[in-house]
Amino acid sequence: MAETIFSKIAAGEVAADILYEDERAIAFRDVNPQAPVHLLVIPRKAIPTLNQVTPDDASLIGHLFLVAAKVAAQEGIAETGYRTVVNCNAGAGQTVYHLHLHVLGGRPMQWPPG
Ligand code: IU
Repeated sequence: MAETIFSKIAAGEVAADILYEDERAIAFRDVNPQAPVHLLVIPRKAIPTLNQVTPDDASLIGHLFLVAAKVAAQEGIAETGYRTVVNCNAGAGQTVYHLHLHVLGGRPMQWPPG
Protein backbone atom coordinates (compact mmCIF):
# COMPACT_ATOMS: atom_id res chain seq x y z
CA MET A 1 0.00 0.00 0.00
CA ALA A 2 1.24 3.52 -0.80
CA GLU A 3 2.90 5.30 2.10
CA THR A 4 1.25 8.55 3.13
CA ILE A 5 2.24 11.51 5.27
CA PHE A 6 0.09 10.05 8.06
CA SER A 7 1.85 6.69 8.04
CA LYS A 8 5.11 8.66 8.30
CA ILE A 9 3.70 10.58 11.29
CA ALA A 10 2.64 7.26 12.82
CA ALA A 11 6.15 5.89 12.30
CA GLY A 12 7.71 9.01 13.88
CA GLU A 13 9.41 9.91 10.59
CA VAL A 14 7.51 13.19 10.16
CA ALA A 15 6.85 15.58 13.03
CA ALA A 16 3.34 16.49 14.14
CA ASP A 17 1.82 18.27 17.12
CA ILE A 18 0.79 15.05 18.85
CA LEU A 19 -1.75 15.27 21.69
CA TYR A 20 -2.24 11.59 22.39
CA GLU A 21 -0.82 8.28 21.24
CA ASP A 22 -1.04 4.64 22.15
CA GLU A 23 -0.30 1.33 20.47
CA ARG A 24 -3.22 1.63 18.06
CA ALA A 25 -3.92 5.33 17.46
CA ILE A 26 -2.45 8.83 17.38
CA ALA A 27 -4.16 12.22 17.69
CA PHE A 28 -2.49 15.37 16.42
CA ARG A 29 -3.37 18.91 15.34
CA ASP A 30 -4.38 19.49 11.74
CA VAL A 31 -1.81 21.75 10.05
CA ASN A 32 -4.56 23.67 8.25
CA PRO A 33 -7.22 24.07 10.95
CA GLN A 34 -10.81 24.67 9.87
CA ALA A 35 -11.94 25.53 13.41
CA PRO A 36 -10.25 26.84 16.58
CA VAL A 37 -9.74 23.20 17.56
CA HIS A 38 -9.09 20.85 14.63
CA LEU A 39 -7.54 17.51 15.49
CA LEU A 40 -7.02 14.34 13.52
CA VAL A 41 -7.22 10.85 14.99
CA ILE A 42 -5.55 8.13 12.93
CA PRO A 43 -4.99 4.42 13.36
CA ARG A 44 -1.37 3.26 13.23
CA LYS A 45 -2.64 0.61 10.81
CA ALA A 46 -2.61 1.99 7.26
CA ILE A 47 -6.19 1.75 5.99
CA PRO A 48 -6.70 3.98 2.92
CA THR A 49 -10.38 4.85 3.31
CA LEU A 50 -13.49 3.83 5.22
CA ASN A 51 -14.26 1.50 2.30
CA GLN A 52 -11.33 -0.76 3.24
CA VAL A 53 -12.41 -1.17 6.88
CA THR A 54 -13.28 -4.80 7.64
CA PRO A 55 -15.13 -6.45 10.52
CA ASP A 56 -11.70 -7.24 12.01
CA ASP A 57 -11.20 -3.47 12.39
CA ALA A 58 -14.40 -2.94 14.40
CA SER A 59 -12.61 -2.59 17.73
CA LEU A 60 -10.01 -0.28 16.18
CA ILE A 61 -12.70 2.00 14.73
CA GLY A 62 -14.42 2.15 18.12
CA HIS A 63 -11.07 2.99 19.68
CA LEU A 64 -10.60 5.94 17.31
CA PHE A 65 -13.88 7.40 18.57
CA LEU A 66 -12.85 6.87 22.19
CA VAL A 67 -9.59 8.70 21.47
CA ALA A 68 -11.54 11.48 19.73
CA ALA A 69 -13.72 11.96 22.82
CA LYS A 70 -10.65 11.91 25.06
CA VAL A 71 -8.77 14.59 23.13
CA ALA A 72 -11.95 16.67 22.73
CA ALA A 73 -12.23 16.69 26.52
CA GLN A 74 -8.52 17.53 26.84
CA GLU A 75 -9.04 20.48 24.51
CA GLY A 76 -12.07 21.74 26.45
CA ILE A 77 -14.65 21.30 23.69
CA ALA A 78 -16.48 18.24 25.00
CA GLU A 79 -19.30 20.11 26.70
CA THR A 80 -19.91 22.90 24.18
CA GLY A 81 -19.77 20.41 21.34
CA TYR A 82 -17.62 19.21 18.52
CA ARG A 83 -17.98 17.42 15.21
CA THR A 84 -16.29 14.23 14.02
CA VAL A 85 -15.92 13.76 10.27
CA VAL A 86 -14.53 11.01 8.06
CA ASN A 87 -14.18 12.02 4.43
CA CYS A 88 -14.26 8.96 2.16
CA ASN A 89 -12.71 9.39 -1.28
CA ALA A 90 -12.22 12.46 -3.44
CA GLY A 91 -15.89 13.33 -3.87
CA ALA A 92 -16.14 13.84 -0.12
CA GLY A 93 -12.92 15.84 0.00
CA GLN A 94 -10.48 13.16 1.14
CA THR A 95 -6.92 14.19 0.30
CA VAL A 96 -4.82 11.89 2.51
CA TYR A 97 -5.45 8.18 1.90
CA HIS A 98 -4.84 6.97 5.43
CA LEU A 99 -8.09 6.72 7.38
CA HIS A 100 -8.54 9.65 9.77
CA LEU A 101 -11.20 11.10 11.98
CA HIS A 102 -11.43 14.90 12.04
CA VAL A 103 -12.40 16.43 15.40
CA LEU A 104 -13.58 20.02 14.98
CA GLY A 105 -14.77 22.41 17.66
CA GLY A 106 -14.44 25.78 19.33
CA ARG A 107 -16.97 27.49 17.07
CA PRO A 108 -20.62 26.94 16.14
CA MET A 109 -20.99 24.28 13.45
CA GLN A 110 -23.36 24.61 10.53
CA TRP A 111 -25.61 21.91 9.13
CA PRO A 112 -25.61 20.61 6.46
CA PRO A 113 -21.82 20.65 6.01
CA GLY A 114 -20.53 21.92 2.67
P1 IU B 1 -8.99 14.95 4.31
O1 IU B 1 -10.23 14.44 4.99
O2 IU B 1 -8.19 13.84 3.66
O3 IU B 1 -9.26 16.09 3.37
O4 IU B 1 -8.12 15.55 5.48
C1 IU B 1 -6.75 15.65 5.43
C2 IU B 1 -6.35 16.62 6.48
O5 IU B 1 -4.98 16.44 6.76
C3 IU B 1 -6.53 18.09 6.08
O6 IU B 1 -7.38 18.72 7.01
C4 IU B 1 -5.12 18.63 6.12
O7 IU B 1 -5.06 19.95 6.59
C5 IU B 1 -4.44 17.67 7.07
N1 IU B 1 -3.01 17.54 6.93
C6 IU B 1 -2.21 17.63 8.06
O8 IU B 1 -2.67 17.88 9.16
N2 IU B 1 -0.86 17.48 7.91
C7 IU B 1 -0.29 17.23 6.70
O9 IU B 1 0.93 17.09 6.61
C8 IU B 1 -1.17 17.11 5.57
C9 IU B 1 -2.51 17.26 5.71
I1 IU B 1 -0.38 16.74 3.67
